[in-house]
Amino acid sequence: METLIIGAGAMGGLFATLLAPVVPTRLFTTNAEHAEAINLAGLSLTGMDGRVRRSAANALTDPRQYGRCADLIIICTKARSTSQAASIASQLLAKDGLVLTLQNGLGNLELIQAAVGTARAAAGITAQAATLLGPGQVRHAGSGPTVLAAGPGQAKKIDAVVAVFNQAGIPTSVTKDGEALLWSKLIINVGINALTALLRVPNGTLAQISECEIIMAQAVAEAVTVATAMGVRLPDEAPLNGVRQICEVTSSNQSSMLQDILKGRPSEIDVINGAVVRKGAENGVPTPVNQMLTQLIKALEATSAHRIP
Ligand code: KPL
Repeated sequence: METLIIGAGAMGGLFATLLAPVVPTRLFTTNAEHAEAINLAGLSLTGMDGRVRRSAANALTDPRQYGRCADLIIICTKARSTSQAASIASQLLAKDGLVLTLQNGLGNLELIQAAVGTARAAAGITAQAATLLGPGQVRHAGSGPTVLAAGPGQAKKIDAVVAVFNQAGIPTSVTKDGEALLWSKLIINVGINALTALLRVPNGTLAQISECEIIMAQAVAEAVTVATAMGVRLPDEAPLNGVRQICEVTSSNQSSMLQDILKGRPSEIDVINGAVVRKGAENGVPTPVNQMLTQLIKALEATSAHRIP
């Protein structure tokens, strides 16, 4: 299974290192320094036990360097790069190949489907955690389940990917309800990401401080009401408990939105809390807390040059 991972950040690097011993794996990145480091010495992954392993995966910065067709393309970019990633995928994907998005937020699958067709696009979520330490260096920060959604007619292809992931040590299962899957991950990000970025705290703090927990609970309750109004059948009967649990198991992690804000990069607010606001408006559900969180993150991004040190 020729595999190409588009997006060589923490998660892309982690998946490339784990998959490379099992299937031929390459990484696409627009970061030339990162690609050079990977191609010179391999991608170095510091495992959760502190052991370092080097991946045989190599990196490309131009789709023309690929020179083959990919059976599996995994998109691990930030949501703002999905259109570009989907366009590259449409050039490099085999006729009967599959593009899998493991990204945060809503709307990525639709963009990929538009580029490669519904039959060749699938979505998944992962509770694997990783941190990009520098060019060519990734740390495995936590291991949790990965779930892939098989759309109509995709069962065989998805089962093959699930088998490869499990062989690579990425515990993976399959579901048929992709919408519920994406909403269950969205609700976690809705509760954690914006608040941790605004308060500049690790995930665990949200479950320990009651003022934080109240806002987290309100944001999550709005998202659950929107999902219910849309007819999404959430797998978890008490989604807030699930969010609290993620805060605890990832207590020392900096959320991806906090990392974006600290590095001065645009956040994924529009596809997380912003998506809840949009879907709420479409379905007649008020979402004032998500609206406020979205506006505060946008204000934070816009005022970075004005900040008093
Ligand atoms: O997905 C995440 C993110 O940071 O984007 C969580 C689950 C909140 C872990 O940090």
